[in-house]
Amino acid sequence: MKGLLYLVILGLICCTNGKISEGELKQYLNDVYEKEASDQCYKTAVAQFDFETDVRNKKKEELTTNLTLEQAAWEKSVWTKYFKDVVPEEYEDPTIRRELKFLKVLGSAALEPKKLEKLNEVNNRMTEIYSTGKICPYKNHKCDLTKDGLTLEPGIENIMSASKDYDELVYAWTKWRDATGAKMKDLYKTYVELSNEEARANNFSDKGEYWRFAYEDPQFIDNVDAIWKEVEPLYNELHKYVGNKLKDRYGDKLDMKDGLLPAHVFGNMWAQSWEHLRDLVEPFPKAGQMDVDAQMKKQGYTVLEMFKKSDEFYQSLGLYSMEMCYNESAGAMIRKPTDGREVLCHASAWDFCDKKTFRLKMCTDVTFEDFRTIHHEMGHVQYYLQYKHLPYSFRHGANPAFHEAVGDTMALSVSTPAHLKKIKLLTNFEESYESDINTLMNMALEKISFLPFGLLIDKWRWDVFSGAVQPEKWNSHWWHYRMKYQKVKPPVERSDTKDFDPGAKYHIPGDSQYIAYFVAHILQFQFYKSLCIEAKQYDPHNRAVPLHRCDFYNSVEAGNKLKAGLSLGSSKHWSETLEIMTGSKSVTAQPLLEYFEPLYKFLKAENEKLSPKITVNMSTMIIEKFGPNNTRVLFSRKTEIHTDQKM
Ligand code: X8Z
Ligand code: ZN
Repeated sequence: MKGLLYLVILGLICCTNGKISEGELKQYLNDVYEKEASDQCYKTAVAQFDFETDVRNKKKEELTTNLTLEQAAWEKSVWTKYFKDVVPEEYEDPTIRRELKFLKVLGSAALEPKKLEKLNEVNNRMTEIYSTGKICPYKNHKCDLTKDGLTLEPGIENIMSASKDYDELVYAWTKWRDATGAKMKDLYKTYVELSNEEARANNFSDKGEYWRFAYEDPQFIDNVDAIWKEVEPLYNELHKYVGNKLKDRYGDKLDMKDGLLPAHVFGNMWAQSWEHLRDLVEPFPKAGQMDVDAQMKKQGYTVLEMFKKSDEFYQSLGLYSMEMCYNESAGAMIRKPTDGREVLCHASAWDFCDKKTFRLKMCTDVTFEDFRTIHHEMGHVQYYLQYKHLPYSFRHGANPAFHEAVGDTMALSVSTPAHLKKIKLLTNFEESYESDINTLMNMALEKISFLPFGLLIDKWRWDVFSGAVQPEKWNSHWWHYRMKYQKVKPPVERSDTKDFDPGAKYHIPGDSQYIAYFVAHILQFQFYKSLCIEAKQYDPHNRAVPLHRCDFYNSVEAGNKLKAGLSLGSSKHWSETLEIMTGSKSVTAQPLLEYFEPLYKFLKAENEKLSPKITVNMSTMIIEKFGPNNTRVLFSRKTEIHTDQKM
């Protein structure tokens, strides 16, 4: 009733002088918009969660679509009436100005309903292909997929991480791409067209520019490029060190003469994390084993215990309990269902916009890798809780990278040998130079290996959305970036007509921007260093105890520092929030480089011993061309390439 009264008053005001007064706008936002937006968001989120945990269920899909369209219609009507013509600069209160900056961007509701429905349908089809993709086992490659087909999680991922059979890995790598990406190429074309139309209806030049808007940085592309340049030397040393070990494992099967490594031998479907190569590349095998997986199995860890342990870590910093988000009776999905439902396993954290419903969705295995993913997901939920008091339009991360960095920061502390000892997941581990290098290598296999992948996915999509590359060249352009940044190549020939390899990675069909993870992999070391200093676990002026040994467990001071930033949501420009959290106004790779410094020195020295003459400049070395029949021709432009015996 009260809401209706405001609508009437505002309606009159709009029609008389064309501008809503500041007081009235505040009142509308507080008393009407807040509740309506939250209610709309809640209904859609519940339906979307139900659908993603039962992706073959047509009724659930239909309900999700209907509610999405209903929400869009509501958004459009409110936007047209209140936000479309407002000029944020005309208002005095900086908070209102900032709220309006966000509210002026209508989003997907800017598409006409038929087109929005179509975009929704295309997204659902791509999600269905990805989440139900199956392949036959290597030894039974003509199997009946419905009976014996392997799904990505856990089946295919286990092959990729555990198999040392080069040909089996080629098989799993190729079949996964046949089962997913190749089937969505045409859908992706429609997706790009409609997504761009949506972006243009919101006054952006294309969807890439629309996504980058969230970073509030006109120099964003240049800045991420500059960060990459800072960390690339470390990546190159790691790549070279790991490449030589892989050569030991695969011998003649592995061709690395061109400086590129085949993409399927890194223990991961996308070569984005190399942690499963740990045993192969461990620098000092005698200096203490970090076999946390084995400890978890030995102690009979359960999935639920993993979530509780993570929750306990956050609470030790004086942060909120997150019990509700992994409570299965409250709707959370923390393991893969066994009742016949097919689900989208890719881990995610959900905010249902009602300030009290938060859920995780994850097909958890009892492994250290999943233990860290739990910390990552809990980081999202902690953020949701910390900013839940804010107005609806500020209930976001300072920028998307902040959201991705929170849980990873916790995992950096949890992954230290010191912490793993405290929680009894590590025994017989003595700290020494050698064990430090082993630990840093484990971290680099997860964090440094990821950097070029984190960067290239959206580099590719920005080019696709802007039209810099046409659909006929999408796949070869993908491989151009894979070669340029990750320095990996496909193990078998790829074609621009048949293949669509980007679609074999969740975030492409999932319409989920990715550069956030690249920035987060830099930012999390800034957060970590700051929290370590706050917890008095690291002294940057007297680096007697190195940064990577810091565990800020139990530090309420560290928790308070984190809270001070997270509780601002997106109400301030991220540089202000970052300054509060770290003392720096800009994203910098310095803490990451400080953390990995001992490993960098070690890698350089080892690599020099291996091949003192290598002077390849990888980033300018490879030019890739697709010939008239889509045959891949690789040739090197630099002549100054010296190889050691192994290449
Ligand atoms: O997608 C994720 C999270 C959910 S936000 C599990 N990550 C990226 C990926 O899996 O590719 C975390 C690291 C990168
Ligand atoms: Zn995440």
